[in-house]
Amino acid sequence: MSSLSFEIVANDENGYARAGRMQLPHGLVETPVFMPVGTQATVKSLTPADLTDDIQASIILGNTYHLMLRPGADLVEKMGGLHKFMAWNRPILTDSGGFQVWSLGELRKIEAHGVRFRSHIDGREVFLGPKESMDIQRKLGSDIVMAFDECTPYPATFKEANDSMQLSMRWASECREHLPVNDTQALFGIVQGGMYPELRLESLKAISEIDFEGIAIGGLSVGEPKEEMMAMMDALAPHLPKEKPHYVMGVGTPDDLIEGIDRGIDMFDCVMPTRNARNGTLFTDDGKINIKNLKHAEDKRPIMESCNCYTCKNFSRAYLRHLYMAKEILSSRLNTLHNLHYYCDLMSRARNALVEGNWPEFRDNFLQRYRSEA
Ligand code: PRF
Ligand code: ZN
Repeated sequence: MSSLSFEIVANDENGYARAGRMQLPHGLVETPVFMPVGTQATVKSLTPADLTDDIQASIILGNTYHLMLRPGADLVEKMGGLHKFMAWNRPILTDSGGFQVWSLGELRKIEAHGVRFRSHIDGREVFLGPKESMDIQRKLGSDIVMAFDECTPYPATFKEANDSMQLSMRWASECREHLPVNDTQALFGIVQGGMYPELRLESLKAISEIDFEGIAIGGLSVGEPKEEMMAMMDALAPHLPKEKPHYVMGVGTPDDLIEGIDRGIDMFDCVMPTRNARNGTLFTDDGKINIKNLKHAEDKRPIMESCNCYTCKNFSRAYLRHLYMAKEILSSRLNTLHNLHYYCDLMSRARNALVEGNWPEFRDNFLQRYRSEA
């Protein structure tokens, strides 16, 4: 048995969009899929039952960086692994720490075999490289392990982007050496290359030549204009190996997800639905709404009429606004339930459109409505 098997069940005949089935040790993931972010072994404010029963999430994301610092990978392993520790029995993908360490800015120093940095929790010095990241993710026991990479900052000169990409490619092959193909964990390589199409293609070639179970695109959604992000996905789309799952990391808004699917992407993750929920921003087919706004004060309608989430089935915009204004903890929870339900349901609507053969209509209608002022 291999740790991951991926089967394509439908294709957009005139493009790159597809629907698939990805079998992992902890269960089946139907793609396209959105993975809720559970950085610290919890999707903030929700229980696993919320995620399975209401949101119907099939896979979530966890973070090497946060968990290695607290509570520590050895502790999670002692408790039976991340699934058991957090009582989540469906698939988990863990990010490698490359991106989180990069986000530390001044606190880090890049060396040949990894990154030396100071913990944001207690200031102690820690070293994380390809080998360390693989060891930690093995202890966590995730279904999908991400290669340890460097997320190239934006903007970057050609030389900076090239040096950074070459470093990530060396680290990618070291990751595969430290985590050989096995039947319990799949390993995804990450394409870098900044905003230079030729570097992106060189990186994709290097990643494709290593025996990874999936291909990720990193270094996007790092402050570049949307057109540049789309241009990078356009450059890569024709060359992504069709038989493997494609994951774009840390993206994005609902319209970014639809645009990503159109460019052959199968998997997404982003803190946007969860973080925005806690700030009172809610997603609908007609765009975002800000629940703080006075115009919702006496509004009896749910966030979105056609949404089947627990929040929309039971509560008015007026009540959700009240909870937000009163800083009640239920506000975070109800808003998060809706936003994640919205993101996951959008992926299942996209999948149905692909299976039924009407992807172009679905995509165009969605984008037109989402982007026009309600
Ligand atoms: N690398 C890794 N994780 C990531 C990114 C990356 O480039 C991004 C960029 N959007 C988000 N998460 N390892
Ligand atoms: Zn809802």
